[in-house]
Amino acid sequence: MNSTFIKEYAAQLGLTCTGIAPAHLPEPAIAAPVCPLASGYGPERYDLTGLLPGCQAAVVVLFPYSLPEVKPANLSLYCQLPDYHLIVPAYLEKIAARLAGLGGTQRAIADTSPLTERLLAVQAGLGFVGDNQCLIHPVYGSYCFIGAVLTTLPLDPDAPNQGECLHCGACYRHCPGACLSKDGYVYERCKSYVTQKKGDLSPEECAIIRQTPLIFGCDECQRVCPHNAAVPETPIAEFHQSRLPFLTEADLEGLTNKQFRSAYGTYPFAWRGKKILLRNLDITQGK
Ligand code: B12
Ligand code: SF4
Ligand code: SF4
Repeated sequence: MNSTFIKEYAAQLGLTCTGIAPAHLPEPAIAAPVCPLASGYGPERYDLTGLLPGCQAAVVVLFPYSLPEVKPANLSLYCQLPDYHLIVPAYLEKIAARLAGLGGTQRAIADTSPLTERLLAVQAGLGFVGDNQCLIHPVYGSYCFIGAVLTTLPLDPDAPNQGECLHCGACYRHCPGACLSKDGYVYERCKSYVTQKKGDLSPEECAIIRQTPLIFGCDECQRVCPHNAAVPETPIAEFHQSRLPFLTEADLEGLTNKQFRSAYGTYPFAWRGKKILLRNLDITQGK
């Protein structure tokens, strides 16, 4: 089935980076280790029919979120913006409803599925995976979230993207955890992972956090990537609202969990709670 109608519909919603992936993704010969924050570890990462029986394709959509840097900031860019786990599904549901008009069954996914969403986007022709591990779109760079609507409609898949990053090594050199190399990526030393890890951290993990001011997430390997040098601002209106670049102890201390949820529950850092943010603030301040 020709997919032009759904790409045109997505474009009417302001989503211009849309492609179609097949229901079965190619499995790499050697699977890379998967971080414990993922929800899929084996073949379920590559098989869309596991999530939607009879699935024949996925409409994959990129949600660019680049905005000019502001200073001071101690949150990674995605954490400064309204939570994409709330914004992305609202758009995907509209796309699912449009597909439902033609029959079939649909299921929207964004981040929390066991599927390898970066590979899904590569297979939908939307970009390539850089040495920094991120999906890079030729126009919007890597500051893009990935969402998809799985469907039982037989949409024709797009050709996989054949692009490659420049392999310039800037991401390796600037990585605070020294976790990127030609041989791949070590999640245990990734600052983004360490800032989200619960419990007491080792001296080595604290040292990784101290390398940059951010207290949740990490953007270094994207900030220095030449593919992000001249990317346009996000066209998505919701990401221009309620920007929160910085958190202080005074913003967090003394809040009950309920007060924390009500103040910050619509930001992506909130899911881990305030204790972790206070712990990371202490670490960045050398306490
Ligand atoms: C667990 C997780 C993390 C972990 C581990 C990250 C990692 N690199 O593994 C942590 C918490 C550290 C993390 C950090 C970040 N994350 Co995260 N994360 C995820 C999650 C939930 C699972 C990723 C996963 O399974 N990783 C394990 C590796 C092994 O798999 P993979 O990332 O899918 O990569 C595979 C493909 O790239 C594939 N591949 C690539 N090209 C090709 C080509 C062929 C032919 C083949 C066969 C395979 C192949 O090979 C890899 C190994 O299988 C996904 C959502 C999802 N369900 O996919 C979001 C996701 C990857 N994260 C996202 C984001 C935004 C981030 C951060 C930028 C947030 C931040 N600012 O801190 C950082 C980036 C860190 C980095 N350099 O990767 C976005 C990525 C957007 C993008 N443009 O790439 C995703 C897709 C969420 C979303 N829906 O938007 N994340
Ligand atoms: S910084 Fe260089 S090596 Fe790293 S992803 Fe970007 S282009 Fe590739
Ligand atoms: S997110 Fe930060 S720590 Fe993780 S790979 Fe990129 S630069 Fe390294």
